[in-house]
Amino acid sequence: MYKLPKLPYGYDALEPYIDKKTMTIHHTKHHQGYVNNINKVIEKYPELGDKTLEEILVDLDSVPADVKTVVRQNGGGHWNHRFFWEIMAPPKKGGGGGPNGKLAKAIASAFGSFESFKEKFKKAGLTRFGSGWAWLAIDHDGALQISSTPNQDNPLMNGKDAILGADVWEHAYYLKYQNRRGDYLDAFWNVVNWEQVAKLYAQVAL
Ligand code: MN3
Repeated sequence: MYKLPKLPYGYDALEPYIDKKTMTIHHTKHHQGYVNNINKVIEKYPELGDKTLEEILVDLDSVPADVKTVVRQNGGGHWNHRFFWEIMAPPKKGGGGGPNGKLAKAIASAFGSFESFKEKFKKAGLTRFGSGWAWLAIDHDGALQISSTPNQDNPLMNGKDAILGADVWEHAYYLKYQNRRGDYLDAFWNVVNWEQVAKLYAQVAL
């Protein structure tokens, strides 16, 4: 059975960029909801509990048809949020700034510059119609790619490895930013945990 992971920092730790109330509801209600729903599926199909969440998400075709959509939405939701909390950090504890070393070079070479990368990532989040995510991922050839996915889909489901992601569901920003998704995405850079992104990159880079 899956458990809601503890947030690696306080609910108010990403202030003023992401507010305490949003973080509290996002973690204790939304993320908890995905965990509860995926656990209901595992009660019905215990064999799914023998697989890791990653193994399930990369092979959704093998999930029983009657629960495939629930697994996609809630298994995806659990994976995405677990990932999201880790790729952020409080501004006072390393959040913000930019990438270093190999990752910085790879981003500059793939997107022209760090500034241009940020613009393209923001555009991916802004142009996602409705609910979804913006991602930086690595494809099978080791190339960095910016993409966006609807709902709780993620790069894993498309055979790629995510190293950075921004939740662009309204529940992630509406209390503070209302309709200004672009302002939320600009603020997001102040809380990115580049150390964690670099760690993920080192794990999957060829
Ligand atoms: Mn969310």
